[in-house]
Amino acid sequence: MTRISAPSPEPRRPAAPRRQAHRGWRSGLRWLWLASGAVLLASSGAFAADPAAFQDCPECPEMVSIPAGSFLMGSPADEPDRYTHEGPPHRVAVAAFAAGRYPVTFAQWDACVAASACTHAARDEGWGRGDRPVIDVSWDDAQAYVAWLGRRTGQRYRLLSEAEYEYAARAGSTSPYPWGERASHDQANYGADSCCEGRAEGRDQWIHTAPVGRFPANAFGLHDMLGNVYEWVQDAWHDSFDGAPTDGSAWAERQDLRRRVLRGGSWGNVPQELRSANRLWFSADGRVSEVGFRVARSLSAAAR
Ligand SMILES: [Ca+2]
Repeated sequence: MTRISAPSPEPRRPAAPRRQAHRGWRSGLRWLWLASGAVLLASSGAFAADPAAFQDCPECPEMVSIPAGSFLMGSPADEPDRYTHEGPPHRVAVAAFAAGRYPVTFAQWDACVAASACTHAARDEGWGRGDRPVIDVSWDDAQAYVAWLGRRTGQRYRLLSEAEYEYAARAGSTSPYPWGERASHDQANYGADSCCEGRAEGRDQWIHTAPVGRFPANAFGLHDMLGNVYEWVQDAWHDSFDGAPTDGSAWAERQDLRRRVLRGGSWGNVPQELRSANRLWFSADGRVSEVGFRVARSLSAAAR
């Protein structure tokens, strides 16, 4: 078992899924989230989380509208356990967009394969399919999936940019983790304190992948932005944020386009790699059991 770890990851072998009950936008959980969102708005006022969720087709991922805003991307120099390539911190203005509420699941991936639009029969390592996040998919595979969603729906599906990912993962927070200063197995599915194995503790009952949505949503209503699986974003890898776009767009110039960025940490990672600012790269054709992806959708014709 090799290991994905910043800054130059290598993959490793992980695992599987189950069926998701709460899809569809009038589900009980949906209303529960609306209620909690209302409380959040009333209490903080800082994040007007757009309550509009939608699903463009029955087999499409459920999407959540993310409000426009600006944030400080990257980690401050005094953040414990940070990597230097998480800097310099810089302010980014992000336009409104929609993000998948969960990582793409095996059920959703398998629908693409059944439609012959995705050609790779992703392996689940025996952990199960259904509502577990798809793994064993490359950045190239993810591109095929979003292209299919685009054809299927007529909408502008794509991967999140790296800036959009961190903005959505932070959801207004500035601490190392969106829920505070320390990693917590009650908030996300990740691994042991030292490399390299899964750990089950507290709400985190999984050594490998967990079915999506088993941990609390963040302030934008998104699940599993940190932990469970690393997620491909659109950007090519850069060793620092010097010269990075400040408009939320993907950064695909200058460096090796076959090194693509991963965000979010996985079931097999140490707490350090669950931090909102953590980033690493992996080969665009790499397929491993720690890595999946989620989709984004542009909301305006002018959007990227
Ligand atoms: Ca775990």
